[in-house]
Amino acid sequence: MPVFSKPSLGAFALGFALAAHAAEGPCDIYKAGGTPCVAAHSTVRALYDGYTDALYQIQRGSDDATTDVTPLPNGVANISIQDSFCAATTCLISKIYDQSNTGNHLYQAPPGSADQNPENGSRDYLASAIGAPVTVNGTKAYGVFIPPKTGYRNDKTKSIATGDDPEGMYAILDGTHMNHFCCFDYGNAETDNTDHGGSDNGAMEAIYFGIGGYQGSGNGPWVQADLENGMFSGSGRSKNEDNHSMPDKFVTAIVKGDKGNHWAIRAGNASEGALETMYDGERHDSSYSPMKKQGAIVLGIGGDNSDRGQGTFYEGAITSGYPSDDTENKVQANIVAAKYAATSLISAKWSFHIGQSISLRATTDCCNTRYITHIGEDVKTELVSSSSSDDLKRQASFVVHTGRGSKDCYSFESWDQPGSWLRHSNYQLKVDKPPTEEATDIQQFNEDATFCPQTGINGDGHFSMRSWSYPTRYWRHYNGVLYIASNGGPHDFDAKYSFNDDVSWDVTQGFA
Ligand SMILES: *[C@@H]1O[C@H](CO)[C@@H](O)[C@H](O)[C@H]1NC(C)=O
Ligand SMILES: *[C@@H]1O[C@H](CO)[C@@H](O)[C@H](O)[C@H]1NC(C)=O
Ligand SMILES: *[C@@H]1O[C@H](CO)[C@@H](O)[C@H](O)[C@H]1NC(C)=O
Ligand SMILES: *[C@@H]1O[C@H](CO)[C@@H](O)[C@H](O)[C@H]1NC(C)=O
Ligand SMILES: CC(=O)N[C@H]1CO[C@H](CO)[C@@H](O)[C@@H]1O
Repeated sequence: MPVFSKPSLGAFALGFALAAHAAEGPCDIYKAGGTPCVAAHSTVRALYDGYTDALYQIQRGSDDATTDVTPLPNGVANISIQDSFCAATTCLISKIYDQSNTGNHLYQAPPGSADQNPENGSRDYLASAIGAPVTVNGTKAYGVFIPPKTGYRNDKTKSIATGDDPEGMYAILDGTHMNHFCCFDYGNAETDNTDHGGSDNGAMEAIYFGIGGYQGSGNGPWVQADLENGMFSGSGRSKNEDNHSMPDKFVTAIVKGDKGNHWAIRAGNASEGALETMYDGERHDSSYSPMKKQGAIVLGIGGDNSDRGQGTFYEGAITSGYPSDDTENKVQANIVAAKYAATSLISAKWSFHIGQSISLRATTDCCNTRYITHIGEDVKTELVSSSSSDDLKRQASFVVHTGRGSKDCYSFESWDQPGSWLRHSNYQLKVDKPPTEEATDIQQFNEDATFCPQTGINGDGHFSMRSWSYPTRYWRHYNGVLYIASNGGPHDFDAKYSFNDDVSWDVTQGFA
C-alpha cells in the first residue's frame, strides 16, 4: 500500500477496520483458512489486500511493445494504462501474472497433442485486451474473453498439487459465453501438453465450464471438473440430474480434490447469494484414485491443448490444501461484495438505430469510394454511388438489428436478401441464412453474426466492427474481399500493413 492511502491516526479506530475489510481479497481468505493460494490470476482486480504489482501484460499491434497493467488503490486494474498504451492500435493480453508470489504466471499456450495453431511456434492465440469489459464496484476493467483456439498455460509451475495431493480452485466465469466443445478449463493439467489415453485418467483436476461434458439438469452451462478423459458433473460418466445450470452473467465455479477418494464441485451466482454444493463424493472409479495430478496450469484449453471451447475468465486461484466449505463461502461473500457488473461492449458514438439501413465506405486511400457490397453470399467492396443501379444500391445496404448472439452488440441483415445476415465463416465475411435445426449450430451462427462497433482504429468519425466471438478480429477489406482480420495474425489478410485504415469504415445512411 502506498503510504498516503493509510488511514490518518485520527481516523484509525474506525477507519482501519473498514479499510482493511474493503481491501481483503479471496486469497487472504484462503490463507486465513489454512489453504493458501499458490496461483492467483486476474486481469480485473487484486486478489490480496495490498497487492500493487502487475496484474497482466498487454502487447500492442503497432510495434509489438508490451507494458504491465497494475491496480488502482482500490485494487481494480488501472485501465487508463491500457487505454492510453493501446490508443489508435490493437492490444492483446500477452501474460497474466500470478499474484501469489509463487511465479506461476500464465503465458501464450504451446501446441498440444490435440490441437496446433497457425501462430508462430504453433501456439494458441492470445486474447483481445478489450473483449470482456466489466465493472467491479463501479470501476471499469477488462476480463479475458477466450474464443476457440485461444489459451494460456504454465507447464513449469511451483507448489501446485501433484499426484494425490489436495488442492482447491475457484474462478469467476461468464454463464452467457460458452459452448459445447472441449475445453474451456481453468486449473491443474499435464506438464507435457499431451493426453496419453486411459493411463492419464486423473492427470488433470480443472474447472470445466460449458455445455459439453456429462452435464446436469436444464440447458446449461454447468460447472464440471475436467479430470482428463472426462468432464465430470458428479461421480458417473452420465448426467448428474441433481445439479443445475449456471446461466448467470457472473458465475463462481469451484472444484476441489482432497487426498484419498474425495472431491467436490460447488457453484454460485457471483452477483448474489450463497454457493451450492453440486457434487461431493467419491471419484468415478479406481482409475481416478489415487489421482495423478501433474501440476501444470491451463486457462481456456484442455490438458492436451484441446482448444475449441470458449468462455470468459475474470479471476481465479488455485490453493495448496483442500479448502473448507466455510472458507469458500467467505470467498463467495467477498466476490459478491466486489460487485461485478456488466458494462457496454460498444465504445463508439454509434447513433444508428435498430431497423435503419446503413452503407459502409472504405477509408483506405486506395479504395475510399468503395462500399461493402454482397453478391449472393460473397462480400466484397464495390464502387457504389448515387448513380449506381438500384440492384447495386440494395446489395450495398444492410439493416441494423440487435445482436443475434449478444444483445450488447449488433447484427446486420441484407437489404437485398431479407432473412440473410452478415456473418463470419472461416475468417471470411459472408451473407448467409441462419440454420434451423441443431441448437449448437444456431448458437454458432448467431455468435458469428454479432459485431460490436468501436471508434475507428484510424480515428474518430470512423467505425471499426469487432467480431463479438473473436474480438481480436475486425471487418477488413483485403484485395477487395471482406475478412475478419487480426492485426499481425498468421494469415495474409491479417497483415499489419495498412491494417488501421483497412478496418476503419465511414458508416452512413444506406443507399437503399
Ligand atoms: C465499493 O466502493 C465504495 C465507494 O467507493 C466503498 O465505500 C466500498 O468500500 C467499496 N467496496 C468494496 C468491497 O471494495
Ligand atoms: C493510472 O494510470 C494512468 C496512466 O498511466 C496514470 O496516469 C495514473 O496515475 C494511474 N493512476 C493511479 C491511481 O495510479
Ligand atoms: C517466433 O517466435 C520465436 C521465439 O519466440 C521468435 O524468436 C521469432 O522472432 C518469432 N518469429 C516471428 C515471425 O514472429
Ligand atoms: C444472479 O444475480 C443477479 C444479481 O442479483 C440477478 O440479476 C440474476 O438474475 C441472478 N441469476 C439468476 C440465474 O438467478
Ligand atoms: C444444488 C444441488 O442440487 N446439489 C446437489 C448435487 O448433488 C449432490 C449429490 O451428489 C446433492 O447432495 C446436492 O444437493
